[in-house]
Amino acid sequence: MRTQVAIVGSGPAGLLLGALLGKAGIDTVILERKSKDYVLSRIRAGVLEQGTVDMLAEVGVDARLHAEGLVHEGFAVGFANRRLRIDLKDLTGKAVTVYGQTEVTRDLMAAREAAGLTTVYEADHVALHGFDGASPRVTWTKDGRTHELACDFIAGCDGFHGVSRASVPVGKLRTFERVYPFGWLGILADVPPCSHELIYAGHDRGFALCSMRSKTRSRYYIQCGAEEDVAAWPDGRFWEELRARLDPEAASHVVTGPSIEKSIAPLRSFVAEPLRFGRLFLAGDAAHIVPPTGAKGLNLAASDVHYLAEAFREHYGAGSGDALDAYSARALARIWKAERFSWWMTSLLHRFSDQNTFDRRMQEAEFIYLEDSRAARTALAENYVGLPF
Ligand code: RFL
Ligand code: PHB
Repeated sequence: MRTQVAIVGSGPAGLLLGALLGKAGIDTVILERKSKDYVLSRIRAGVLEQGTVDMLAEVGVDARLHAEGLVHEGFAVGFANRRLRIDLKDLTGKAVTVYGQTEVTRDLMAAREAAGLTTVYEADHVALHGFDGASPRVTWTKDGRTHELACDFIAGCDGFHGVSRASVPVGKLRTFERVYPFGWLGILADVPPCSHELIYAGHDRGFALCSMRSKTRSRYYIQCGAEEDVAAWPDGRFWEELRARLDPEAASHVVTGPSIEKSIAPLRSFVAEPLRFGRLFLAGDAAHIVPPTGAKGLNLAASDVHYLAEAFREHYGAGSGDALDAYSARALARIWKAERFSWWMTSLLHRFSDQNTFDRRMQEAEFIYLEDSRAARTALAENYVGLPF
């Protein structure tokens, strides 16, 4: 088998890259370790920047998003029992769209299938070969047989635990990391959201986030210990703790019901540099991780892919390798800004086990500054809606 760009991973990064390249007439094959149903069962991101929405429109995958997505012109930040609305529209002229990652993935998979493009699911033992030379190859096993794909380039879009970054020779990669001493316990429930906009709450008991997937489906998160077990969190305990961390008005509007999904996610900041090794390019979570507090992970995968698709178009169209050479530096410039914002939002709103009373007052002072200063709110808003790319 042969293709122009072999894509490892069918998450949002791999699928969006495949769609953009397909539109430009560049052939791709996607290799995915899991089954299609497994990929579609992962509940992750919920907030799309306008730039991500525009990219989905560019590849013609925005009909359901525009019909079902919720456009949010603001969100709230809570601290102790106070709540401050960040008016995104007024501060930046922009908004965000609440539309689940699962739905983005489903729409991109359907478009790929309709275009007759190849995705190999349940590809085991994916291995990358020869990307430091002129003829890279990817091999995998499926149904007891070994398969091989020859290609011009490999795009490593296989997430944080994927094989692509791990294939780079030791010593060629620099990594930067912070692991936070807590996780997020998230639940999905078919109950109306407690507020029509998201609420990020920094309470003495720990962080809480009120989000949603639709007007009838809520997504809530609470900060929990990094080592905690979901089994220790029956629904009743979750709802009680959530209410305790919200201001009284928000708490009074929480409608409870049985959870349909419940999981704990660790929080981490991570960046690998550079993002290119010969003919291998890393994009999305394979290259970087942000804690979910700023809603940046999926959006950052989209901006990486925007730069990478542009570079492949220039290579195949104009025969110039300049944009491929510039990819790593261009993508990293935006990645570090999103890392800073996600780290800042996380630091502002969570309880840290080693925090003293001074540290807590610093968080409060930061919140009061946001209340008092339009400039501070604008800085928050312009990062939340997404920096330009
Ligand atoms: P993905 O989605 O992890 O996809 C990678 C794919 O590669 C496959 N794979 C392999 N395939 C072949 N061979 C191998 N050896 C492979 N190893 C892995 C995997 O099965 C998978 O299908 O990475 P991608 O495409 O870079 O997309 C990144 C996003 O998924 C991620 O950044 C976001 O989900 C982060 N995130 C959020 N981002 C936002 O922009 N807004 C949000 O509101 C938001 N909320 C969140 C989040 C992530 C969360 N968790 C669980 C980490 C909330 C949570 C709780
Ligand atoms: C979500 O709805 O899953 C969500 C929303 C905002 C975040 C993180 C997750 O910052």
